[in-house]
Amino acid sequence: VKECACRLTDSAFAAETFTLRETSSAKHTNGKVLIIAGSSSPSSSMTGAAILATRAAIACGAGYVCVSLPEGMATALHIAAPSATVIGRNVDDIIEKAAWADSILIGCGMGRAPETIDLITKLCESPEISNTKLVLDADALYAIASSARERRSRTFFDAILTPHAGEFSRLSGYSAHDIRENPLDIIRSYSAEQQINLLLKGNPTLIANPSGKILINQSGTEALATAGTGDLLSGMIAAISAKGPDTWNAAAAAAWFHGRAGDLANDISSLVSSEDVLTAIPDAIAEIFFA
Ligand code: B4P
Ligand code: MG
Repeated sequence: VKECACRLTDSAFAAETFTLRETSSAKHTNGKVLIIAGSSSPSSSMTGAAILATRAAIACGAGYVCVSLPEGMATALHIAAPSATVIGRNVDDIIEKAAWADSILIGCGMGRAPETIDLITKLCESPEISNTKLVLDADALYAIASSARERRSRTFFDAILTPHAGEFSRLSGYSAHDIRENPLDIIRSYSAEQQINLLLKGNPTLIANPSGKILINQSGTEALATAGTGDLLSGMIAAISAKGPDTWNAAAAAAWFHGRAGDLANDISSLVSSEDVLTAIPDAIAEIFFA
């Protein structure tokens, strides 16, 4: 790491950033998370992404999780995550719920239908959403890349984008080759230009903020290279940021616990699934606080 305002994150960083439930806490003080995810379109039904993000937020201790889903998906979510509540896809209902939330995640498995892009664009322009801590992943990144081309304005209070290299290439216009060769300089300049926090997934995952600082995650291996692990990470960031830390610090702590959960899952099974990583999240948290 050259002299570049970079810091390697470790278990001590994760322990400083993660907030355990206090003795006198209640569900509404332990982080209220709104997740807008999932698609029920016959061509791209993506229930699993919404479920994985929701369950990961719950596994990180969120006091209350509410999920906005398209029609037809509520039963599946209620079975997989009985403690979560569900609202539909009406934009006014989502905005009303946004005023209740401590953090909002948008994008996992939503698909790219024009009406979905339109919904995400409207949400990102609404003050109730843009003034709340915000995690934008997957199809929300596609939507904001489209609205950037239309030069629509958006200003966020505290938001993080969580692309993998392919999504970051579409967002930023940098080639996958340039991102691979020079990730630190590229994410630093994108984060400063756009005045937004950015988590670039990979090995290692890098987390930049607009002041030029970069956190470099040290946990996790290729055991995480399987479908759905990205959805877990975004649910974890939403839950951790809902309890206090800004999205940049919360994202770095989430990346650390996510990687550790992958390591622990890998100790048990050499072919790790997202479900295995999800199961290991509480163990990854417990080992630094209770071991
Ligand atoms: P999808 O496979 O649908 O991508 P996704 O929905 O975002 O997957 P998921 O949410 O499960 O995983 P993510 O990468 O977010 O692909 C959509 C399109 O994008 C496809 O066209 C695909 O080809 C393209 N695409 C997918 N990944 C790409 C990439 N990396 N570069 C270019 N194009 C890509 O999250 C995965 C998690 O696992 C992250 O936390 C990541 O850091 C971690 N991880 C993955 N590999 C790792 C490794 N080797 N070591 C350590 N951590 C690793
Ligand atoms: Mg993803």
